[in-house]
Amino acid sequence: MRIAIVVARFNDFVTERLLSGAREGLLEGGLAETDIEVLWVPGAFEIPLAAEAVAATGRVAGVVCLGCLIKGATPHFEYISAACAHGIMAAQSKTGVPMAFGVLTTNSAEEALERAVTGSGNKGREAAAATLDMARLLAGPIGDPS
Ligand code: DLZ
Repeated sequence: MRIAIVVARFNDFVTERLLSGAREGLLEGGLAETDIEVLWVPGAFEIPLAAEAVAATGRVAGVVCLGCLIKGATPHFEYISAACAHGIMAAQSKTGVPMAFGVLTTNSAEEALERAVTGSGNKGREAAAATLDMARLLAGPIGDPS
């Protein structure tokens, strides 16, 4: 089973840590390094398109979406976070490939770093586990009921 990780460069002091957590989660879940494909995008707004594009190739069974939105002084945060969440949901519905929402939406950098710690509590790791669960559910009990 191959899994893609789509990760935003914006706030990479946090997203690098989410990526490490996601990698660990996938390896722990039984994947090999060679089964993991990492795709960097500029920011959270660009995640859905890349996730949909890699899913549409048919070469991955799931996509872990990672990003970090930190609330600022303008409504930008609300627009980007809503577009990102809805875009990922639309992309997984359209392609039938499960995608996990490992995109932090926090009030501060401190809050974001708390969710990107090493080990359990890392939201990238949790998103990886959710992606594997869904990929296996769709390939197993739902995809092949026999
Ligand atoms: C523009 C912007 C802002 C203000 N904040 C964030 C953020 O907190 N997290 C993030 O991932 N991206 C942010 N971006 C960039 C947008 O996601 C997007 O990359 C640009 O608007 C270009 O389309």
